[in-house]
Amino acid sequence: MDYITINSIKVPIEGEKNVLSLIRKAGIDIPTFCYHSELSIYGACRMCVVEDDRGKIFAACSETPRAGMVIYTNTKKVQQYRKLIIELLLSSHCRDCTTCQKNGMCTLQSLAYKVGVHAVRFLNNKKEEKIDMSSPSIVRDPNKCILCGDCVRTCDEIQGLGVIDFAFRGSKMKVQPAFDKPLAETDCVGCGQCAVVCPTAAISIRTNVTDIWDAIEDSSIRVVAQIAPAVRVAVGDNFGIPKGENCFGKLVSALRIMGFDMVFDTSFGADLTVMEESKEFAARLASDEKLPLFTSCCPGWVKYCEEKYPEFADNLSTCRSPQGMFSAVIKDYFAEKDKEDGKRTMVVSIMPCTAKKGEILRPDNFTDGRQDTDYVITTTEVVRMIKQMGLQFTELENESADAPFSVASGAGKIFGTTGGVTEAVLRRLAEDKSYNTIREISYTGVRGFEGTKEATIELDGREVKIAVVHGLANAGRLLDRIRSGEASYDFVEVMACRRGCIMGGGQPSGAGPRTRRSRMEGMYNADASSNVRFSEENPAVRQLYDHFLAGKEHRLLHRNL
Ligand code: HC0
Ligand code: SF4
Repeated sequence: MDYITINSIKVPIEGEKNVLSLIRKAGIDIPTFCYHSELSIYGACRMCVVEDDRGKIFAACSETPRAGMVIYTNTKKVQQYRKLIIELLLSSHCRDCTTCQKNGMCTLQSLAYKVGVHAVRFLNNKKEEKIDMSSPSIVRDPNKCILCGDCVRTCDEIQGLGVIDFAFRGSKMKVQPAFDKPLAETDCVGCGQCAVVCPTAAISIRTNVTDIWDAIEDSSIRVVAQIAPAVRVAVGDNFGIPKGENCFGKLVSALRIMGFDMVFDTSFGADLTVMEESKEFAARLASDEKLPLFTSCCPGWVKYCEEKYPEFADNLSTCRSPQGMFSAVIKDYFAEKDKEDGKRTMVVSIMPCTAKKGEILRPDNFTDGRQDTDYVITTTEVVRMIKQMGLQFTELENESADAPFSVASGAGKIFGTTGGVTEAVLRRLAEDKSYNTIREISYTGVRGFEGTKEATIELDGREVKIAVVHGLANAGRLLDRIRSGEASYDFVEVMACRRGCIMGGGQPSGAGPRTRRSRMEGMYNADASSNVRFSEENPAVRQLYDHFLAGKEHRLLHRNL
C-alpha cells in the first residue's frame, strides 16, 4: 500500500483524489472556504495550504497524493500564509459581525479567531453595494462575499441553474446574477442551497422571526404552527442532541412555551396529499393521460419545471403540497371559531425549506383570495427563537400535536427524505395492508441517496415505472431523457434539494455524510415507530374526509388554476 506522511503520521492512500481528503482522514481539521466534497475543485481560497519537506507551499485540495510525499499542516510559514489570507479578506469585508445574521455561524469569523487575526493592517476602500432583498427566500449581500465561488458551483453543478456567476476581473470581481438583476427576476427557485454553502452572510435566509414574535404578542391572533417532517431530525443539531434524533415532541413543547396557540404536524398534511395524489395517479393510469405524473410538493421543483420545461407543466400533480393543503384546511376549520372568538387564525409553517417562503405567495396557494400559510420559518430560524426564549431544549418534555389533527401516519413522515412521497403513495395503492407490503415497497429501489432511482412495480396487473430524483441538475437530465423518448415513466418524484427535505436550505448547515445518513434513518425510524403506517388508516384523516372535507376537497387540497 502507498502512504503519504502527514505531520509524521503515515497515512495510506486509498483512492483519495486530493491531499486534503487524506489530511481529513488522518483526523486533522485544516481550514477551507472553497472546498466541498460534492463540488468541483476550485482551489481559489488557498486556506488549505500545507508545506512539504522541501519548503514548498501548496493548496491541499488541488494536489494529487503521491506515494512518499511528506507534508506538514501547521508550520510557521503555513500559519503566516493563512493569517495573511484572512487579513486580506477582512480588509475588503464589511465587519458588522455583532449585528450580522451569520454571527456565531460564520466561517470567516471563526477562522479569523482560529488563526489568530486580531487586527487588520489594510484599509477597506470598497464602495458599499446594494443588498438584494427581492427574493422571498434568500438575501444576497455582496458586501460580505469573499469570492470563494461555493454558491456559483452549487447553483450550477447541483441545481443545474447557474443563476449566479462571477462577473468582472481582478479587484472588480463580483458574484452576481446575469446583468446584476434582482434574484426575483432570475430563474432562482429559492432552494437556498447557495446559502447552505456560503461561508459568510453574502447569501443568507430571509428571516421572519420578528413577524412571528409580533403575532404571538397580539392576543387577537390565534397563532398556529405546523412542523414539516424533516425538521424533527435536524432541529436537535444545534443543541448537542445526537444527529438524526427525532425531536418533534420537544419542538412541540418549545413552541407552546413560546406562545403558539396550537401545534400541528405537516405529516398530517402529507397524509392528505397521499390520499389525493394516489387518487389522481390511479385516474391518470386508467385514462393513460398526462403521464408521467410528477409530484408537486417541492416548490423549487415546481418553479423549475414551469420555467425550464413548460411542456411538462401539465404533468405536475394538481395537488397542493402538504403544507398548502394543511394550511387551507386549518384556516377553513377555524373560520367559524375565529368569528366566535373575535380572533384571526395565522398559520406559521416550520420548514426545512427556504423555497416554501415563496410557495405561500403563489396564487395557487390562496383559497378564496386568502393566503393560506401566513409565514414560513426555517429550522434554523426556529432554533434562533428557542435560543432567544432561553429554553433548555434538551430538558423539554415530549408533547404531542393538538387535536383534531394529532395523528400522522408513518407514510406522511417519510416525505422528508428522497423517495418518501413515492413510498407513501405506493403504500396507499397497495391492496395488501400488511407489514410485508411495507417491507416489499421499501426494497423496490425507492430508498437511498442515489441521485436518480428507478423502480418497476405491478399495480392492477399493469407494470408501473417509477423514477425518484433529487437535485435539480439530476431532474434536468431525467427530463431530457423523457423528452427525447430515451426513458419513460408513469410516476416521477422530484425534490429540488439533494437527498430531499432533510437537506433543505433551511436546515442547520455543516451536515456531512454521517449526518445526512442519520437524518434519513431518523425519518425511517419515525415511520417504523408510528402506530399508523398507511395514510388511509389515519383515523384523523378518515374523520376529516367523512365530515369536514366532504365537497371541499378540490377547493382546499388542489392547486386551483
Ligand atoms: Fe418537505 Fe413536504 S416533505 S416538501 O421535503 O411533500 O419543506 O420536511 O414539509 O409541504 O410533508 C419541506 C419536509 C415538507 C411539504 C411535507 C412534501
Ligand atoms: Fe441557485 Fe438555489 Fe441559490 Fe437560487 S437559491 S441562486 S436556485 S442555489
